Amino acid sequence: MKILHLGDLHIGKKVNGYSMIENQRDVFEQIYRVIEEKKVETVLIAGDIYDRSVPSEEATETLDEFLSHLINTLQVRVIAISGNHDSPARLEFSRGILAKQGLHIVGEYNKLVNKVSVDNFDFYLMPFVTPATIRKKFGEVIEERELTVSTYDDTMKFITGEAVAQLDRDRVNIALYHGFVIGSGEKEEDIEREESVKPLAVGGKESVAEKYFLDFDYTALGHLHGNRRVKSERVRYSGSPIKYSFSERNQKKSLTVIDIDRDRFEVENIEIVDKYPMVEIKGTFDEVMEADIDSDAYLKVTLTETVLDAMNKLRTKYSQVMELGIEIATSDAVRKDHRSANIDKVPTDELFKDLAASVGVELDEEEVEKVREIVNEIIKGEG
Ligand SMILES: [Mn+2]
Repeated sequence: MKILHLGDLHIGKKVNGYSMIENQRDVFEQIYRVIEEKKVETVLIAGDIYDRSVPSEEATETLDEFLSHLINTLQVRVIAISGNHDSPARLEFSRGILAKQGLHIVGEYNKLVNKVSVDNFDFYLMPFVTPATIRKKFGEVIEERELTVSTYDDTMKFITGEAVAQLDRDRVNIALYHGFVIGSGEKEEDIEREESVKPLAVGGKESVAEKYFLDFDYTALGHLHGNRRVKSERVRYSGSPIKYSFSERNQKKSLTVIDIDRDRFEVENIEIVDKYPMVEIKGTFDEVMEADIDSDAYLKVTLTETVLDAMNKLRTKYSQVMELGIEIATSDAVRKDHRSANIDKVPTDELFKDLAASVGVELDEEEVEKVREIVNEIIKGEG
């Protein structure tokens, strides 16, 4: 079976205020072409379908167009789970009806094992879930098994254990999971998590051991935004199809196509073309304006000087400045020691001069005189 593994679509996501819908639609067109060229029969979506639990109207329409095209026009089946960004209950709307049309979505754990069977394939759907939710829903089973479920690792040990106990090894078994899976010997703090990946637990351990998935013939993961395998060739993240933060600007986004059967396993990564590149540039205002950059690129600009109304001026050439920062080499003035203990002893006009110098503005004698006048008036007023 030819399978396209997708994840982390984040439909409706805004990056620094810019809607990504146009890029998302463009990527969907690329996906349609790959499905046709590679004769894909099944599309897996490993969670974070939407970017928020209550998606915008535009996001809902975009997903509807996407799924309709996949199922009605291209006639592939779609098997999807929810991620930590999705609302499990909303994603499941009309689930029973849609399954008959070839769209299998699981958002919630109404059962511990959620299986979809097609020909000689069994797909085990494991949406993102917190330890607390599983404890609450399946407390009795957990007790029966004499398990503790307090971390994500415990949770998936339990859930995959229930699935593996039912595996029919004569069939091809495929797992879908949305979460943070690491290989043996790997530490979660060493694994790159893109800026657009939201932490699952504050301060706690987030990772799940890969070993729980090794009984499956393939595991389609979602959550991390880079395209990579964990340790095994058969446990993989497709990554997000779009760069969702500047930390991803050097990543190559791609589509993961798997050709799998009992005796066959091949992976092909097909590169995605960015509709707009993400570019980081640093320099003076003139240098930035004269740089040879696509005017529709997503830009992160760092100016090395202060420019009045810089954002609007940059936008006369570049339509999508996402981030603007100023970095000025510190002058001697900034290094002057103005501590609160002795700040009363430094004349006010000196302090103003140093403050201006710290953002790259040299006050001339006339301006300093103005500052003195104003300060004196304030002092008089107070007297
Ligand atoms: Mn995600």
